[in-house]
Amino acid sequence: MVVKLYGQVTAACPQRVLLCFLEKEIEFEIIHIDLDTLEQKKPEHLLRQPFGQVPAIEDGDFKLFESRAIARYYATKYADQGTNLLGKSLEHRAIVDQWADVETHYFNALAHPIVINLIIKPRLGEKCDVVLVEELKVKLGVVLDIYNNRLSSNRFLAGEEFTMADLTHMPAMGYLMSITDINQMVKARGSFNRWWEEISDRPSWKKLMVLAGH
Ligand SMILES: N[C@@H](CCC(=O)N[C@@H](CS)C(=O)NCC(=O)O)C(=O)O
Repeated sequence: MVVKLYGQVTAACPQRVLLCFLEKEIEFEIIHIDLDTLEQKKPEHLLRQPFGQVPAIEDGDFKLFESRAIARYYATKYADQGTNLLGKSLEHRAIVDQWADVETHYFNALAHPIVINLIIKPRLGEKCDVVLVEELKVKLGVVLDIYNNRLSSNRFLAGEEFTMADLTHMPAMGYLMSITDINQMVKARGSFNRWWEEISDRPSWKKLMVLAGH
C-alpha cells in the first residue's frame, strides 16, 4: 500500500520523513498541504495533526504525526528493506538513538529558530530577531565543535554506517547551508564539513532536492 504523506516538500519536517522513505525504498504519495495559505490550520488537517503542523501520514487505517516518530516507525517496520537506519546491535542502536536525541535537544533547538528567523520570517514579510539570531549562532558554534570532534574519529555520527542519527539532521542542515555565515561555520570545521559533504551526496538527498525543486 502506498503511504500518504501530508505536507509540503520544501518544509524540513516532511523532508525528514521523505528522506526515510527514499532510504527505505518505500512507495509514497505526497498530499500537498500549503503552508503559505495556512492549510495546516484547517479542521480537516487538525484531524491528522492536532497542532496544525506538517507532516502527518496515513497508511491504510494507520495514522501518525511527528516526523521523528514517523521516520522511526518506518525504519523499524521495514528494518530489512533499503538502508538499515537503526543500528546492528542493542548498543549500536542506543548510540543511534543518542545522536538522534542530540539532534532534537541540542542541534534542532538552535537550528530551528535560526531558520525561522533568517529564512521563514523574511519570506512571510515578518521581522527577524537579529539579536536572538546572533546568540543562537554562538551557541550553534559550540554544538558544531562537539559534532566536529565526534566526526573526527567516526565516519558517521553513530559510527561507520549512515543511520537515522545522520538522516534526522539533514533537512535543517540543508536550510542552514543556504545561510552564508553558517555555511562558513560548517566549512571551518573540517570533519563536520566532510560528513555533510558525504551525506548530502547520497542519492536519497539528491532525489529529495529534485522533489523540493532545487
Ligand atoms: N515536531 C514536529 C514539528 C512540525 C513542524 O514544525 N512543522 C513545520 C514545518 S517543518 C510546520 O508545519 N510549520 C507551519 C506551522 O507551524 O504552522 C515534527 O517533527 O513533525
